Amino acid sequence: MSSTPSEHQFQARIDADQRIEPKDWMPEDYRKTLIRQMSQHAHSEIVGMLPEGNWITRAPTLKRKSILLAKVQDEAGHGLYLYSAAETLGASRDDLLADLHAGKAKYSSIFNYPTLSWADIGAIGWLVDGAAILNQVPLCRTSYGPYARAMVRVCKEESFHQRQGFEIMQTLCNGSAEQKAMAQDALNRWWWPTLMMFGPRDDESAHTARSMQWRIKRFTNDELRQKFVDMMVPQAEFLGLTIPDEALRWNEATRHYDFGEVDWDEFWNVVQGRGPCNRERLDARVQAHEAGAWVREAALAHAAKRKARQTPTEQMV
Ligand code: BYC
Repeated sequence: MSSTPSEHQFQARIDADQRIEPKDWMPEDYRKTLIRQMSQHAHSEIVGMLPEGNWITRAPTLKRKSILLAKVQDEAGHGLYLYSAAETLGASRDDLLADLHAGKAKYSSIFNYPTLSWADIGAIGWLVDGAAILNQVPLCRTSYGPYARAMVRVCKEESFHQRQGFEIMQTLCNGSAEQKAMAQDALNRWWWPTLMMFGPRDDESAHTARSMQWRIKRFTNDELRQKFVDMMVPQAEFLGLTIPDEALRWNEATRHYDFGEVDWDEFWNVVQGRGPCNRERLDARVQAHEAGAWVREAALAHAAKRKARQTPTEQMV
């Protein structure tokens, strides 16, 4: 794939596990791939605040409410680090947001499903953040420096998120029969959409081979999906819950769990904007952006006023 001498040298640096930094030379496609992935990731964090934000006012106790509030705020922070990291590649945050609001940019399919009960908040933390950690821990070693560094803090916070989700599920599973049934119902609805988070099968994935060559991705979609299933089966057993997959069984030969096929028609429908909550999620983001216009204007006016008061030397710093 490497053709020009610069591309050859670039690949040699990647192969030697050297980080690529913003001012380094990079192939245009490497830059575009990173902006695509990082902006989709940032949008996922920001849209991902909505299904959980829906339960902040209805959390069962003050303690649960403050934990959920902190988690949703963390997700806003993750989105902001990721937009900043994408800006180091020359992307404009305004353009990235405009693409999201126009329905042109992708974000994770998982956030287009509704949160119908409190148990869904447990299932999101346990399953969705569990999947996010598996996907994102290898990104701490991704080849682009600012992305890798942003991921270190994100992953620490995601671990706390996953723990709080598991703890909600554990509390429900140790509670009344009705509470346990709520937990099982949430698992039934979130299991397959969570498997879809890892993306299409490797033989259908447009970007995996190249992203692996550039060490943007460290594992393929199918490898991570398998790791997720292997990690989750014992946890579900511990909780006393049943994973809704009749094909799920331990395979002694491969030392992994075999599992059923994802409904790929459903996956592509959701990715292409036809999921249960796509419209609602985008409308909420557009409304929030419009309602925040006065804050952006005030911040800019404040910055301009401060700058006008500075001496010419201070302005250069
Ligand atoms: N949903 O060739 P592929 C979180 C798209 S945040 C929607 O495999 P790639 C959390 C893909 O973009 C979770 N679209 O692509 C937040 C591509 O479309 P384009 C987000 C998907 O990039 C708050 C096309 O399908 N995590 O966890 O090599 C609260 C072909 O796919 C999906 C990240 O973003 C999907 N599920 O691999 C709680 C992590 N899957 O661009 C939790 C970083 C695929 O050609 N991203 N597509 O139009 C990645 O690791 C990779 O981008 C992916 C996809 C594994 C997601």
